[in-house]
Amino acid sequence: MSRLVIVSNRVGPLKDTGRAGGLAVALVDALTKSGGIWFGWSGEVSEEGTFGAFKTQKTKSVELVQMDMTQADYDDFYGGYANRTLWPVLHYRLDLAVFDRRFEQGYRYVNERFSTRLGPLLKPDDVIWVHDYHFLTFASHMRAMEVNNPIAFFLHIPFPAPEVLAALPNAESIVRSMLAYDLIGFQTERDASNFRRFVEEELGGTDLGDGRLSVAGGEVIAKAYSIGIDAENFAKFTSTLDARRNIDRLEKLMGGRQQIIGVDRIDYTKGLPERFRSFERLLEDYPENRGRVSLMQVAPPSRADLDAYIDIRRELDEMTGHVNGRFADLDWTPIRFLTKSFTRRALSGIYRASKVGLVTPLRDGMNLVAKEYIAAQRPEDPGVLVLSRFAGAAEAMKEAIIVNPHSPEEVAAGLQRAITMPLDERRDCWKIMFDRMCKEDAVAWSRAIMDDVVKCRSGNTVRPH
Ligand code: GDG
Repeated sequence: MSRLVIVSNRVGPLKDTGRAGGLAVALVDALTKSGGIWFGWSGEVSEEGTFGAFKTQKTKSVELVQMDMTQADYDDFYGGYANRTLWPVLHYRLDLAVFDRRFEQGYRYVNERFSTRLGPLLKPDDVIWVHDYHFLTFASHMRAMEVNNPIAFFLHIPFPAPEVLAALPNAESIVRSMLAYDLIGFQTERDASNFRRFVEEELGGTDLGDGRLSVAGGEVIAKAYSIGIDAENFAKFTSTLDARRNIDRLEKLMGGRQQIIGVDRIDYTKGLPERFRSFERLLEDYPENRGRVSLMQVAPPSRADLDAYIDIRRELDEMTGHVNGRFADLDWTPIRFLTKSFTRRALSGIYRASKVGLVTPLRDGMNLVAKEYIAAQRPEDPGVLVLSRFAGAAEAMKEAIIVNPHSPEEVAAGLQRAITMPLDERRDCWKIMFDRMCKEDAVAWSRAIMDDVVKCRSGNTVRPH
């Protein structure tokens, strides 16, 4: 069996500390089965940066290998091109994107430095799996070093329509670099077809069907492999002590009232101000909910040093004050806004105690919170998911109430439908989604990608030059 080498910006943790995301758990599972390396940034900035010694951590079969970046790498690659250029563009937010030549140079440089450091650690039959928008050009540097191993890539965030991506300076060159991968995985059919269309329209490629693209004399696979969660285990979290404590506390606090739950990193893609406005509209348009339904928003801060995030935080604080000032009563607070994080077990209890899961990003690759909310429900009395049509999750979770997050009226009507949905309808919708999630879980996702990348290299697929 080949070793697996995973490359991603942040790595680990190897042990489930309670805070590890579901994705980390799935990748550790894949690594443990085949043995291998998880390679990436240490999260630290130092003078030596990528020229410094590796920081390693080892279990019996898996090794974490991390290295630092310099301040310049951090500013241009991470804070710059990855988070101020690619993140907004790929989420269709050209209005927020910063285009700076230095950022792009820094990005290519860090991709090259990471591949140069990884090269000597590789064995001839390793399978390499690179993750996310930080490393679009990684494989092209590996190929330049004559690394011939199979290399798969998975993009966790959306891939926009070619009309949007074309605004990115040098988009053709970035996408051409991506063709050095053997397989490029996307969250949804729409993302995959946007990519194929870009390659056809801008790079003269041909769509061969079945996710295969022929371009520049070679072939590459560009397909959707929508990411799943470890649904059965997440469901089990709800009977842990941490979860039961939260369920009891919340149920006591609510005393028969209902709670809508939102859980998101603070990020402009998550549509949080729009969500608060929609909740306010629910209280305006359906006044019977005043005093009876509240919104709890859990929002652990992320990338707190970027101005755009500080502004959203301030806006949300103000909106919370405004809605609470307008509607609160002696024994009822309409919005509770918690900027702290919980362990995954504790979170599963919060989901379970909430009658509605409100997931309304303006754009999202997948959105795992939608899946976790469903996994955490009581089978005999499940809550209802209200889900944005712009989350990748909407492609497979058609039994949720699908809404347009830009329309407060539509989200409020969706919430009202969720709050009043009869038990048998709730049960039916929940069961279809839960069963599907158990089948299409995180392990099935990683297996499908690994099988396809190995298959395409043992078949007659040739890489483009
Ligand atoms: C990217 C894409 C795609 C949140 N609060 C706490 C906590 N969380 C966990 C959730 C969930 C995860 O964070 C967030 O997952 P998302 O899917 O919403 O989003 P991104 O971080 O934006 O990730 C996204 C994903 O990659 C996977 O491919 O779905 O579209 O943007 O798991 O539970 N976890 C803990 N405490 C918290 O307070 N422990």
